[in-house]
Amino acid sequence: MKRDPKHRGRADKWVQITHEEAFDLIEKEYKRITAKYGRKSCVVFSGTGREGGGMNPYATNVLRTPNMCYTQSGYACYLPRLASAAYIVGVVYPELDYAGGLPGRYDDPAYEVPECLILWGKAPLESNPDGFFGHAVIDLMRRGTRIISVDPRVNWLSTRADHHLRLRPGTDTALGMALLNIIIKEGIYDKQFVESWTYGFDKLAERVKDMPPEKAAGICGVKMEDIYAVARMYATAKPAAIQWGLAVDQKANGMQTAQCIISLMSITGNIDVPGGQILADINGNVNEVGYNMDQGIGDDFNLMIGLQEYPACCQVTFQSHADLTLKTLETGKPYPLKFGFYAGNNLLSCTSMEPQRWAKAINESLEFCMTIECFMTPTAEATCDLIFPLATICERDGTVFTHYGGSPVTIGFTNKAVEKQGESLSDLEFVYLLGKRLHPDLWTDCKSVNDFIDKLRLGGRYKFKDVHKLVSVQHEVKYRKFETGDLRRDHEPGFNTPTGRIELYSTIFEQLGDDPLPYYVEPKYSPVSTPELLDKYPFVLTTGARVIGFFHSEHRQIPYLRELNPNPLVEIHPKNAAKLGIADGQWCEVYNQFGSAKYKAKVTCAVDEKTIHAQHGWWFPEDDGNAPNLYGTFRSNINNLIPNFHFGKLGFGAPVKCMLCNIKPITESYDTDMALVWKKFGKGE
Ligand SMILES: Nc1nc2c(c(=O)[nH]1)N[C@H]1C(S)=C(S)[C@@H](COP(=O)(O)OP(=O)(O)OC[C@H]3O[C@@H](n4cnc5c(=O)[nH]c(N)nc54)[C@H](O)[C@@H]3O)O[C@H]1N2
Ligand SMILES: Nc1nc2c(c(=O)[nH]1)N[C@H]1C(S)=C(S)[C@@H](COP(=O)(O)OP(=O)(O)OC[C@H]3O[C@@H](n4cnc5c(=O)[nH]c(N)nc54)[C@H](O)[C@@H]3O)O[C@H]1N2
Ligand SMILES: [Mo]
Repeated sequence: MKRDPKHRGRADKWVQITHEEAFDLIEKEYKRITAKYGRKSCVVFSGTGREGGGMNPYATNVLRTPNMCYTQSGYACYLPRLASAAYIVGVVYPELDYAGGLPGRYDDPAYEVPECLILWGKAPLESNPDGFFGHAVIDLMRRGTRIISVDPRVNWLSTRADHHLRLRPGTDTALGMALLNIIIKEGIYDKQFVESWTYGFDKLAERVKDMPPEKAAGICGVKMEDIYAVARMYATAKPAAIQWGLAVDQKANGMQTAQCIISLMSITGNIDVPGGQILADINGNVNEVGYNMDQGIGDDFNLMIGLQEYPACCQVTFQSHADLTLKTLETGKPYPLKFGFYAGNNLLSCTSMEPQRWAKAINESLEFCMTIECFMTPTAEATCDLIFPLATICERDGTVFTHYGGSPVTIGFTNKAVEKQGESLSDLEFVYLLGKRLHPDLWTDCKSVNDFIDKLRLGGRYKFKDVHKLVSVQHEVKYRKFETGDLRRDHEPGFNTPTGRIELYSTIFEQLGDDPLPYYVEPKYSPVSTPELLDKYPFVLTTGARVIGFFHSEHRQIPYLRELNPNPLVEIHPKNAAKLGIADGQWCEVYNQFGSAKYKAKVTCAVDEKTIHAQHGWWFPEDDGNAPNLYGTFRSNINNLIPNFHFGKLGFGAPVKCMLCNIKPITESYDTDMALVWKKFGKGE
């Protein structure tokens, strides 16, 4: 469907056109805009990983722009963890070894069940994140693994944990430093591993003296004895593992939390051992994208927004910096952005902080904007001029990669369940056809979209037609690869870092202008850094802990799933609720100096008395789509309260899980009319 740009935000102005007409329109706009402003004026907005996520680089390839942008402030998802590991260990995200890829699984002779598992800011039963399947934690618990939870909130796993450190959101680095402090002071680390395979241990030992456990206890709001108990339990368990989640990324100080967590794994000798943290085989592994990043872009790569300012972030993500992209949209500097393409991103409802600011900036800057989507979303409604219907993963054969190809485990093949509906295209078909249209010289060796998938998606290693019957392809799992040379391109023993060792003192952080050792900084807005705001905003706000029924902003229009969670919920402790006159199920306003959002109260001890938790990703597909309502997406949008531009020195992180706020009851009710949801989106059941 297309719509005149002057009618952006008008749900009744879409006109259905053919694919041919749509590609004509794109070609015309692309040629017009790039002739005037250059190809760099194109921007691809991306969201979280999914099959089409592998498409984003191809999309930049097709538009030949250096600007692909995952629009969450500070790229605060997964990449801070991947990047810190890449810089410090030389391999991306060290995952818990859950016996994936071993023929005998948990009973394989090569495997050992971890004695202890720390779940740090991750809730794998709800989130099954990044290729990890949460049930593995239960499987391991059945085989004896003891759990430690580091999480301000209570969840199913934390209630089964030996220790639950309910720290104040955003203070993780203080805790990490204190754990290192104890383990080093008590000598309960793996001296041989430290001696042979790490760099900078003495400097780390000196640094963590700054964070004695009594100090961390005060900062984090947990008992000092519990910090000691956790340090001793983790360090003396053999093997032991840490699963570290999104809470690490969603703070400006997150790279330092990551640094502490990697240091904990390393000094206890749990890196690349059975039941510890598994590392990818750097030479034998498939990577998801299997493709040459600067194909067709050449030196324009250097024009990427944010590359000069935050190379640590942009070089490793191959993406322009979100916050600086927002600034560029607002100012037209260093050059204007004019042509937009959303590839799996609903930034108004979910991905981006200060969403109204993003919407305004996009609409004022972009002359043309398009998307390929499964649903009409608030973002497409507000800002797009062209929308292609997407064939979902149920309607096509596809590929998925666990851990983004960063671990030695599997590639999965998904086989379609139903025939394609209507005139939809898959992401890969779309980008293939668009590439052929805009640059007939591109992918000349691909005669069909299947050739394109084999070449670019599967990196030439597999043929889709041969392997989709397998459902999953497993790689051989090897341990202690630092001894055999499989962790370095030159096949020498050691790690793929400048010193060849795990850098507890990070020479790369130092080169990039950050402190080589971990340090604690308070969140920008917190009871400690802004005590003057406490009268007005007495609660710490954390957001977005995953729920089973929704994937971010998706599935609100699937009545079966919406029934599980019909309204946006904010969690508040019973004592606070009583004090503020908030009843369970009452509508409230959550607010701070940046904005407000309306939520239904869930009065629960899952949060403590200092903390409030609000769900993310809300919009109401049953509501009026016309601007300014836009399916009610700004009404219950917790990102109204979270500012951009509060990332760390290297360009990573955002205060998504550590802001301040207040909450008050309101008299209006916004209860979802489930009968209406069923009527609009159900099939009459
Ligand atoms: N307050 C708060 N905000 C958050 C978070 C939080 O914890 N708290 N989490 C953040 C995180 S970690 C992330 S990753 C972002 C996620 O942000 P997004 O990735 O933007 O979120 P989604 O709603 O999953 O997806 C965006 C759109 O992609 C469409 N889509 C789904 N599958 C496909 C596909 O295969 N191809 C295409 N082309 N489109 C598809 C969906 O219909 C949806 O409209 O949100 C962030 N926002
Ligand atoms: N069902 C479902 N699954 C999903 C998603 C979804 O939207 N829905 N999104 C996917 C995406 S893109 C991502 S990135 C992953 C994320 O998945 P996870 O990494 O599991 O992250 P979250 O569920 O956001 O939060 C995990 C835990 O962190 C806690 N927490 C909050 N603030 C802090 C803090 O400051 N410190 C600590 N230590 N803990 C804190 C929360 O209480 C929560 O229990 O999930 C993926 N899977
Ligand atoms: Mo994410």
